[in-house]
Amino acid sequence: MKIERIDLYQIALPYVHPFETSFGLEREHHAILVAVRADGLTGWGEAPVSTRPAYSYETTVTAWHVLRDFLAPALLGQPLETVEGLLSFLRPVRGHPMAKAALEAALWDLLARREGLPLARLLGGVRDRVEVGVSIGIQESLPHLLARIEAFREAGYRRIKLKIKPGWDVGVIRAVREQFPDIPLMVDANAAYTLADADRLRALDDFDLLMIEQPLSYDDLVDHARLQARLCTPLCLDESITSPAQARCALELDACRIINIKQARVGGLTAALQIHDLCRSRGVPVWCGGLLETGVGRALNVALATLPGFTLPGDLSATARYVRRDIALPPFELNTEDSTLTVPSGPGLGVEVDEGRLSEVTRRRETLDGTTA
Ligand code: OSB
Ligand code: MG
Repeated sequence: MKIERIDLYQIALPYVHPFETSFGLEREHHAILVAVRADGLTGWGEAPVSTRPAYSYETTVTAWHVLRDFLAPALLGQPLETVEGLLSFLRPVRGHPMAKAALEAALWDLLARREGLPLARLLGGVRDRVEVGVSIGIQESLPHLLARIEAFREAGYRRIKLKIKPGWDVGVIRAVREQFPDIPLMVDANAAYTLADADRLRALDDFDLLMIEQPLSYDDLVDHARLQARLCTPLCLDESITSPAQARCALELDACRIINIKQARVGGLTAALQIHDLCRSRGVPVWCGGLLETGVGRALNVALATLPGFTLPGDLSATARYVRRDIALPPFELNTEDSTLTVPSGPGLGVEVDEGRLSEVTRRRETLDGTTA
């Protein structure tokens, strides 16, 4: 009844469409998957790290190093009890939230499987479908963007999020609003602006946006508070919220009025739950962000989004929006009548890893069982 073995897999899974943000174009999904084995059961988790330190400072190389040399050895041989107890072994490692989140996810999956319960139930989720939208990257032209929006609307997605950057913002959003006057619409700048752009960002107040996500620097709160005071549109923070403590600072400063929760960004599910509870106690809406995860990370995000404070649609699209063949089955499909994903009802994450597909997309693999550590 103890943690016997941890397998690491570095994968590259080709996207159906390249995804462009203000920090560049990605053609494939890079990640490190972890499989934690104990008691005849396996739990899976994903660190959605990129090959470059862009959205996050972690990369496939740093996450591999920290998992292999510090986090996995700290867990191996420990008795399989509560997640809280096991997390105490990860705590001495500072930073590296995505590496930690992957292991924590695998522990939750393992413990929910041991109980025979879907993870959403174990977390206290309150719904069996979660409302979702689609996040659309920067396109090569306005006609391409309008066609992409039209195609996603036809596929059944209600809420549309558009990536913006200087030069691809006010004019583009005006044109989108002319063509689609009534759709739930929001924008995400991935930290591409500074407070000097406040007037330009204020021009977005004309377009009835649900929110403006992370306009300013990834580590800023004070300028976001200054900007929020000058805008009617709610600001939502993504990159700037790296922990429950940062979430509290952001709310105290009125740096945002909505928080995008990504469990991988904040260091795991426990921290995500704490941010959810904090926001809920203050009446601040949260929603579940995404990092283009595989079915493993997506299943965890979907379970998280069943909690009551998740009152806005998540960036959790159907599998087919991201990849042709995922490493986990079954694929997530969109319920077109209400723009939702169905929460899996099987034990744990409720998806199974397709080992054949996983080995096709694996670039590096290592088994840790304490004998080499
Ligand atoms: O800022 O929300 C973001 C993807 C990669 C890096 C950052 C972000 C995103 C997305 C995609 O917007 C959301 C998804 O998983 O569909
Ligand atoms: Mg974002």
